[in-house]
Amino acid sequence: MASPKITLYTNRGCPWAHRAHIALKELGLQYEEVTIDLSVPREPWYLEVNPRGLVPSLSYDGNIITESGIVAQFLADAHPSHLLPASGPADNALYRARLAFFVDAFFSKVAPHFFASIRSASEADRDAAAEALVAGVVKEVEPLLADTEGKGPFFGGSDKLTLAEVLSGSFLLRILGFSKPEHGLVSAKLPALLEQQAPRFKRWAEATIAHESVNFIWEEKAVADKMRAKFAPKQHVSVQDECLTAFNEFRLSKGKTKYIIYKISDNKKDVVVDAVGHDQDYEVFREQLAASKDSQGRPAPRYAVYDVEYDLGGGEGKRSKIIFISWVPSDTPTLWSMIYASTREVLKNALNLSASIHADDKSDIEWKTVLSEASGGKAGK
Ligand SMILES: N[C@@H](CCC(=O)N[C@@H](CS)C(=O)NCC(=O)O)C(=O)O
Repeated sequence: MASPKITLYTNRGCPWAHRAHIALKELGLQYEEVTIDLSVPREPWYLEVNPRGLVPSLSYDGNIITESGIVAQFLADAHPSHLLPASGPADNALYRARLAFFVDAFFSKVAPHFFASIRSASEADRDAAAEALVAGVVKEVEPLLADTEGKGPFFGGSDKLTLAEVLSGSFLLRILGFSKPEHGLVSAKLPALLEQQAPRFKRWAEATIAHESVNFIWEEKAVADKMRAKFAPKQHVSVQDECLTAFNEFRLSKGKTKYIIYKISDNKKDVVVDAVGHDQDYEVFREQLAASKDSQGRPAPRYAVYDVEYDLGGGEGKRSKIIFISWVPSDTPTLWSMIYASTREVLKNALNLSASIHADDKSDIEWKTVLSEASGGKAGK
């Protein structure tokens, strides 16, 4: 049989389209890949290919097949392999029914908690979603993996991928991958919960995501960043009254108080006062700001206000101006950078400050830079 001419209309960030990539790769089929930009309306030519406008769509010798589950099943049927046995005799049909039920259990009882997790507004909600996900696994999926004990890790104890992994692999990559704390999409407690309560599932999921046919198009960080931008509710960080009270006292202190350092609370809900400083030496402030740490002792972002005193020279006398500094060290996790970036104007406006500096390195807040910004370029050059 001549090789079929296959075109896959896809977007590699889409978990449904990803299923088709896994099937094609595992079956060793050559195909042309056409990327569909999902950030703009579909062009008329693509709506002729797939009137629903979704990816994936498959053209197989000119026949169009849509819906990822149908695409994957079709490829497995058209190219008999370890992915799926033929539909008869009855034993094969039984195996196929069990595999279909396994996939159904995963998508109806487990995956919904993953979707709830990526829409969660707080860590507590994400933890609750992870617990519900694990409960779903324990009740519905773990028992269906009993026959992997002492055998291959894939469905039915297979040591090769099956259609079950083709259909679930892209979601497993997300469920496990996004539980890394830097993504802020799935509770970091998930791996340990699975280890304790659903070891078969964990083994199955880890073997699946480690398989090259499953992970060869996976770009975890890029997909996580997109998911967060799309699904995560906008964080509403509020400025606590104590921030404004401390700021007013600072203003009235006539230079006795030199600075305030503010931080966003660990639960990401409030801006609070982290420190108030009186030392007249600017370097003391700079060191303290740059040494800011999160609750686990890692370098962490902050905001600060500093009372900059300067002399214009030429008999013009002393002036002072309060400058706003946002400090976001360059290795800050993406989620925290985003929260600090989106809260910055809120705090700056609440304090009614115009002069500001954004710094990700100590060299951005040397005294001469601060002086120049505060004096509108008149001092510090
Ligand atoms: N049920 C479909 C779902 C496919 C789907 O939702 N694809 C998304 C990308 S992940 C899409 O094409 N969205 C385009 C849009 O909604 O405009 C399948 O399994 O193929």
